[in-house]
Amino acid sequence: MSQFPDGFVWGTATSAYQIEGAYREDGRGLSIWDAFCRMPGKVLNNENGDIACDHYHRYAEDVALMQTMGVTAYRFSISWSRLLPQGRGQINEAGFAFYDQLINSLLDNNIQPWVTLFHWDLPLALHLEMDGLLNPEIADYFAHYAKLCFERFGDRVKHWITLNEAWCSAMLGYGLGIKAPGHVSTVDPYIAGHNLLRAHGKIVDIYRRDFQSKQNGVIGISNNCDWREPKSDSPADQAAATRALEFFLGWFADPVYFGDYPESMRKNIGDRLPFFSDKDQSLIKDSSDFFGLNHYTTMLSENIEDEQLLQNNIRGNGGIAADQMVLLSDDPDWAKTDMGWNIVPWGCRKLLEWITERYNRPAIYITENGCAIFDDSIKGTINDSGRIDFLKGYLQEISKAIDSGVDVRGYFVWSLLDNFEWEFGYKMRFGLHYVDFVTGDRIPKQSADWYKSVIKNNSL
Ligand code: PNW
Repeated sequence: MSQFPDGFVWGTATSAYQIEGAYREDGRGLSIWDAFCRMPGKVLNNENGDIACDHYHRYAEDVALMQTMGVTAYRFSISWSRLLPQGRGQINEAGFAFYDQLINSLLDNNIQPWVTLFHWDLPLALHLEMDGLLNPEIADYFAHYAKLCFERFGDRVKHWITLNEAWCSAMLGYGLGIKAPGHVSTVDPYIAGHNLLRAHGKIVDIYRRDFQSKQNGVIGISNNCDWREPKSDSPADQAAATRALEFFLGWFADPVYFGDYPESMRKNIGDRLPFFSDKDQSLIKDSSDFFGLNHYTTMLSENIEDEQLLQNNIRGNGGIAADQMVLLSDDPDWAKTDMGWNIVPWGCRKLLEWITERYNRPAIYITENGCAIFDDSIKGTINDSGRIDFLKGYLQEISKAIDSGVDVRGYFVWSLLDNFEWEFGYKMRFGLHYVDFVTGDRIPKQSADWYKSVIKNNSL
């Protein structure tokens, strides 16, 4: 049996573009995802988030689903262009009203809101008018938007996450081009990532100076990282695995904990990797009250010096292999989710131990973990035993990590609902609840019931 510490936070997570819908209602402005989905061939079946789970209209029902499960926290994101349709300037009161209602309804049900300010959906106007994340000024617009959120919601929101998975915005959005805005480059991901970190630093500075002591909340960043297991015990492969982790997690966590990028990145990326000004550095260093981690899978890492081989190894979650000089592969014995992601629960424990050691034992919240697993039936009980096994396996390893001294304080299942899974459209279903995308009906899967008992017992 795995017992979790008292006060452990149990939650579920979603993001605005993936569930809200109502994409042009009540004054919402467009985001880069609205535009990306309209480029033929970018998203499976050319689907989009126009309606998604229609959470904008059905939020009360969704809060009730969470109340039934007994979650104590709900992580969602705010759509920047719902509050500021052009990303800056004119504000949209209807957008504030929506989040006010959502937050109040959560609190009425004893669910703590954990609010992500940016989950990839940059206002389209900022992209078109000023080059989006590539323009250093974007950090000031981020800060302005964040300040509005603190002013309007901070009396009730006590947990803030500045950025969700900056790695994905930077690498998948500006490097590999598989997410919005669909830009392909070996230079720009490092600029976009740099500006995201600068934005994060500014946002946290504003919160700490003007709001934190009055509002008594915490603020941090959530980064995603898979585990990288050395393919062999050769020193070269071990170094390759460490390097791969540095290019993935270290890229965004090292500046926050140490004030600069990992040395391996400086060495391999050279002058494509920007430098922090002293001012930015002082804002970014020590800018997270907790370590937010999104974790999904594990791969084997092998040291490779042949650039040619690496060019062909561009995998969705590997980044630019030729910068890392790492070849990723799977152990054929590993089972896979529908996403093709390896199911390796012990990889999660090893990653937690690695973070604990490298970043000096931070308080960790797993702000996303979950899987897309094919669900057999639509009507009645949805038998998703594969998802239960996945979550059980990962939670067991998290519990082991806690026993060995890792300070994990909470866990959020991705996701509350089946939703718009970005470039995979509606095909990949990550939810604890099945969503019928024709009628909008939600049906709890067995995993929702299972999660309820885990929360109730605070143990597996
Ligand atoms: C995360 N990778 O995306 C996001 O935060 C969610 O919005 C998303 O629905 C969920 O995980 C499932 O995909 C990721 O390539 C996308 O390593 C790509 C990667 C990791 C996470």
